[in-house]
Amino acid sequence: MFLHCVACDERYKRDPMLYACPAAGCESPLEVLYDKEYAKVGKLTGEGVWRYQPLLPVKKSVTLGEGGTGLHLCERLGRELGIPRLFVKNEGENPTGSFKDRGMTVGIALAQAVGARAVACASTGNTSASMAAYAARAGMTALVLLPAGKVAMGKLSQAIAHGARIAQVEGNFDDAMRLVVELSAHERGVYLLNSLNPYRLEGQKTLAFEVCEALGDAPDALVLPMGNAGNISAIWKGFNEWKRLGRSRRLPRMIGVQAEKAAPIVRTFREQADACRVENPETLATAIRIGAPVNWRKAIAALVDSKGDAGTVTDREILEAQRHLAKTEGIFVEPASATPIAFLRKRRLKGAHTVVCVTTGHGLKDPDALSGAPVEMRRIKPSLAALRKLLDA
Ligand code: AN7
Repeated sequence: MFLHCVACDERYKRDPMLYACPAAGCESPLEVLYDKEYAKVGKLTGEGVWRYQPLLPVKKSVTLGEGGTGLHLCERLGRELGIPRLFVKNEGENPTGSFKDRGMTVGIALAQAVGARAVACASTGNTSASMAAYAARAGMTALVLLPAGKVAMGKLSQAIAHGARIAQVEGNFDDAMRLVVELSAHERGVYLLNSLNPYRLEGQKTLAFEVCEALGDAPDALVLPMGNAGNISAIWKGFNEWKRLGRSRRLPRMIGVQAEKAAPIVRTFREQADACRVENPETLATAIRIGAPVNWRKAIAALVDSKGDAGTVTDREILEAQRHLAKTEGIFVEPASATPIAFLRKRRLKGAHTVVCVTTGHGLKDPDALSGAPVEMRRIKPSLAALRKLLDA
């Protein structure tokens, strides 16, 4: 096992404390690669993330039962969108309600292995909720840096409940990220669990394995939201490893979606630009309110190499898609997670028969997002007549 820099192609020995490339002026995120022993993966047993133990960089230590989420065939929505087999891989079914748990169970094992006294992350909410839960279970201190006033209530409640030390940073996510990277560079006992951490991302690649096992092969396309772009990078890596192992025949097109006013990766992809940054990103999908995504090079590679695509959706389209998915298929997701559905509602995918949308977080994470929704919630006298009126309305 070794570390590889996706920007300058340099290789480094396995080192759990090395997150970014140490080459002068590079500082790009690294990825975990495996030597030949990786090819001898035997029979896989159990369920969830740790079913794939032979393909992960550590042994299981702290688990809450992450992974193994439902892959739901959505026939009604699929018919509407002209997709014969549309699936929703619902990551809201993870223990803390988001896909972050897949990575955190692996990341916390590394933190324990290096004897860290605390774990830390900057977060738009879900990473902090997940890290706080796994740190609690591991008996470690959790330090979370949140953009002040911009984290959904459900996520904040989780960090509070699990006893994290919470810093509300005056600034946006990108400012918080810069600060936590600085902290982890100066405090060796503090282990960084953002998606800059290549080991954490190894856990997130297991989503690709689960999808391939469930469908018998990779889908034609996989659509998901992009924020810091750790997830698209990890899942694309997973599809490639699965194919290299001879367990699938093909690779999917990777399709990344961002909110219109927080879309640095879409812009870089379209304009083939050499930088990736948006000042003052804005969206009500606060999970992906990110202007300087650390994993942008990996994301662009996934989009280009998979012959995929990237696009934006407006906040209004996000909210409509969120409610539509909940009403037509019974799957309630947070705004960021509705971006793939919003994208498919306005852009047809040519020749895509089997499509998987990854819904990254549960709808209860951000109950305020529904505050503007038109609702049938009448106050009535406790009488049958009044009730019948509502039923027949
Ligand atoms: C629901 O928690 O960045 O592209 O700090 O919470 O891997 O960053 C969350 C991101 C999509 C984007 N959907 O994933 C954080 C954080 C939801 C999310 C994303 C996030 P990446």
